[in-house]
Amino acid sequence: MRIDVVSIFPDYFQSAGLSLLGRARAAGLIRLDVHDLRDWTRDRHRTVDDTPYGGGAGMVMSPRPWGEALDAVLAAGELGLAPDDVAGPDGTPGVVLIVPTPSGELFDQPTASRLARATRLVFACGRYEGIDARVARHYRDRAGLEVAELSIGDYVLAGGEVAALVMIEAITRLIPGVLGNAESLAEESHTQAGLLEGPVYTKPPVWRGLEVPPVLLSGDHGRIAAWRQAQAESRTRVMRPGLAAQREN
Ligand code: JFB
Repeated sequence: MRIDVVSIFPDYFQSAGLSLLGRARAAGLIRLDVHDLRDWTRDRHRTVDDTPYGGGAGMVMSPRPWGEALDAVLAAGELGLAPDDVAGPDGTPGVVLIVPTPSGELFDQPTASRLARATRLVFACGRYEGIDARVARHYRDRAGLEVAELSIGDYVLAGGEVAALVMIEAITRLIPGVLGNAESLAEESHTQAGLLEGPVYTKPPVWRGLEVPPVLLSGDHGRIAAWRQAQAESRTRVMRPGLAAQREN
């Protein structure tokens, strides 16, 4: 998978050289290129924002540098804009322009799982009060791309960079080969749909007077599986009553 990020703070993505994502990049499973939006400005001050039409507080990101940046980044595919820019017949996404925004659709595990099958993702990370709305509109309606305006949750960040990092991590760990054997995808939070994981333990068997639940030391795999299922269900009821109710319907 190829991932491009456009941002006025490319340094946020230094962390993508670490750990899981760093290894996946080194192994050639993922290509991640980060671009500075200001490279597509023309004025001496490298301006990317302007005052909002209609008034109000704060500044809005100008469409012009965004259009030039995204045109250039999208054209830089080995194949330009075709033919992998369109969705496959099975609903497999081709190129997806992702715009993190607090007013987007919720980015959840099913979203991550669908986007993990895309050939290419381009993230447009805004700042200030966000990006002029015509940018998303242009790439959706006139350039014919799939444009996903997504929010990582109901809280307010200062820009799209951290949200993009969250999405990139959630998406790329689902790409076959990205997780090592030690970090398997099976049986974990939200993959067993709508069930949280129960508690986990490792050695020593007693730590500061606290014991590991004896069933986990019993070697009885049937009892262990049943205990874990019960723990997951009670934890889901306590921590996420809404999730638990959804599961029962
Ligand atoms: C994403 C952003 C801003 C408008 C803009 C660009 N869950 C989330 N919370 N906040 C963001 C997000 C996601 N995804 C987010 C992109 C931008 C916030 N801002 C700041 C704050 C309030 N209203 C600019």
